[in-house]
Amino acid sequence: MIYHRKPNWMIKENLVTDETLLLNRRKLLAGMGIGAGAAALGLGAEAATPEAPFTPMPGLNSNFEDAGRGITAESITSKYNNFYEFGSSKRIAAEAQKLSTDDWVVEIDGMVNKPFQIGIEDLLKRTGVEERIYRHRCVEAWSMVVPWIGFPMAKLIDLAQPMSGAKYIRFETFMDTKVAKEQKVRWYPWPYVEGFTMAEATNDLAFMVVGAYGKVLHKQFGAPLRVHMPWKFGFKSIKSIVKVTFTDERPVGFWENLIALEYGFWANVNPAVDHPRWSQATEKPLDSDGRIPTHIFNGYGEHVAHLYEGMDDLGDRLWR
Ligand SMILES: Nc1nc2c(c(=O)[nH]1)N[C@H]1C(S)=C(S)[C@@H](COP(=O)(O)O)O[C@H]1N2
Ligand SMILES: [Mo]
Repeated sequence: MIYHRKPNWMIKENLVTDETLLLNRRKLLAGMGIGAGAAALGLGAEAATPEAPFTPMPGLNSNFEDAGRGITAESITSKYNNFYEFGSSKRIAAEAQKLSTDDWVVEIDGMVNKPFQIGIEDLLKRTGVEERIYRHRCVEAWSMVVPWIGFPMAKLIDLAQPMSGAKYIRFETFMDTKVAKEQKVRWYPWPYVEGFTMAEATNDLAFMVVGAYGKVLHKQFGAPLRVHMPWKFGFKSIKSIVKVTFTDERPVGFWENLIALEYGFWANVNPAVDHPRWSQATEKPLDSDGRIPTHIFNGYGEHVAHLYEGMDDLGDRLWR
């Protein structure tokens, strides 16, 4: 099933740990107990239960079944997270369990024909789900490969019916200081916000995520609904979304709002444009002791490079 194409960003064999080599899709499925005896949970109310397996397993999108290196073990990625609402360290997984994802409702508003609210269960009935294996590159120069489950952002946009004048999609994370203690820290511009142009949002790569590793999303991954834009630095992939707004004004993201010189709107992965405080030329996979080269658009240029053609001073604009 695994398609053995070796793209140019393929990492050197010796940097891949045994664990990631072994962690192929077949193992994953076996480990999750998919098949005989698994209860037919479907995508109904149970989807809100953390770690419930998707049964039947959503189909793997064959365009995104090979990330060029092994899937990063769930035991690593589920314990090393950026979710500042729950603290500024990487070890927020326990704290994030305070988030209740029951009866989660997403509000769709702004420049749409008719604003509405929709529960996750209803949303998934309308969009369906599929699996995609994507590389993720954090601006802090670590990276991972995760088998996400979700649906194209374009399907959310179809559902929302934005007006023709809408130029951007803006996402907002929940705000609840009783649940997320770091949201009491006033110097952060809460709630977390991110946004994309409509052309970016309707690109086939743009993905709304509701699961990972065959299961409903762990809370620390941004349950019950988050974004993954694999060609952009990780901070663009906003978690635990409660609001989607269509607008003609460019949204100012949480990090751009805080430090505009370091974290810009485009934030496309670009090894040639360093962060003001560190190099972006290489990255450290979470499951490796070594470093591998970082690639333009995180290796997804064939899908997205055209979106940025004609921008003057490409490298600079990719950053700011
Ligand atoms: N709401 C919210 N979304 C967020 C963040 C955050 O702190 N809050 N961190 C971002 C960053 S910097 C990264 S690298 C990814 C991390 O995703 P992961 O913890 O699932 O690996 O989430 C992004 N989305
Ligand atoms: Mo990040």
